Amino acid sequence: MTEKILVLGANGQIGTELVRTLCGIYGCDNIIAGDITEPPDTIKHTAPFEIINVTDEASVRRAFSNHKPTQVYLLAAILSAVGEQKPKMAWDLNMNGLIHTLDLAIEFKTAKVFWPSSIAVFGPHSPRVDTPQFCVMDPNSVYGFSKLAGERWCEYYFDKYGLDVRSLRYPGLIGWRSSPGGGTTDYAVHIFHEALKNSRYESFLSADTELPMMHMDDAIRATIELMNTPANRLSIRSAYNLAGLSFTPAQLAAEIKKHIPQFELTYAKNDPRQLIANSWPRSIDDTYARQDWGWKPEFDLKGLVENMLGNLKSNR
Ligand code: AKB
Repeated sequence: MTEKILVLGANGQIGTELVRTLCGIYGCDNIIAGDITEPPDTIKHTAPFEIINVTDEASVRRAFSNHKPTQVYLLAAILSAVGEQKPKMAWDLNMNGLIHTLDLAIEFKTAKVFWPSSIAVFGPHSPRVDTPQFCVMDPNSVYGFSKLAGERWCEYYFDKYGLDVRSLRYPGLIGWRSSPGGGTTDYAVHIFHEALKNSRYESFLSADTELPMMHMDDAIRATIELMNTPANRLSIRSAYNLAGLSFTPAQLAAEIKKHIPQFELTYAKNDPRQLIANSWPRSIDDTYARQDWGWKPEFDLKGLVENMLGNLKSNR
C-alpha cells in the first residue's frame, strides 16, 4: 500500500527533521507538511506544505478529506516554558488539536497516528532516578498535565475505538538542524550555538540540574521504529518511556570545553524554568521500549557533543 503521511506541526523542532526523514523513506510526494503559519526562511520543507490549524476542526478536516492520510504525526504543541506564560492557549492547542486528530483519524480510517508525549508527564512525587513507566504522576506544568491527559485519551481511543495511536515520552531533544521552541530543556541546544559564536553562554538552569536528554537523530529513529513495529508487539498505548542520556549543564559544559577550551558557562538565578526542571526526572527507565520494539539509543555525551559541534561548524 502507498502511504500518504500528514505531519501536523511540521515547522517545529521535531517536525522539520521528521518531514526530511519521512521524505527519504516514502518519497516527498507522499508527505504533506502542515503548520499554522508558513515556514520561516530557515526551514525549507522538501515536501508540499499547507497551512493547517489543529485547533480548528474544519481546517484539520479539510486536510484529512483532501489527502486521506494513512498515517498522521501530530506534533503541534506549546511546550513547558511557553505553556506557563499562556496556560489556556497551551491547553487548547495541546488538547483540542489531539481530539480533532483522533476523531478525524477514526472517521477517515487513518491506519496509524503518532502523537508525542514528554518526560513532563512526571511530577514532584514521581521517583526522579530511573523513573519507571508506571508510577505516581503529578505534573505541575500545564504542558505536563496536558501531555498526561493526552496520553489517557490516546489509550482510551485505542481501547474503545481500536485506533492505532502510538506515542513516546520524549526527553529534551538536541539537534543541529532545527531550533527548540519554548521548552525547559532548550538550553542544551542554545549552548552549542553560543559556544561556537561567543565562547560563552548563560544557562537558565543551575549547574547540577540533571535531566534526561536525547540526540535528535536517536529521537527520529525511535519514532520511525515505533511506527514500524507490528501493532501486536506494543504493550503500551499511553506513551513509552524513552531514554537517551542524562547530564547537567556543568557536565555538558565540561564536554564542550574539550573542543572549545575558552568556553565559559555562567548560570542565571531565579529563572522560572528551574522550577519546572526540579519537578522532572533525572533519568528514565525505558525497559518497555527496549523489550517491545528493541529500542537502543546510539548517542552518549561525547558523541552528542562531537556531532553537534561538528555539524554546526560545517553548516555555518
Ligand atoms: C520541554 O522542555 O518542554 C520539552 C520536553 C522535555 O518535552 N523539550
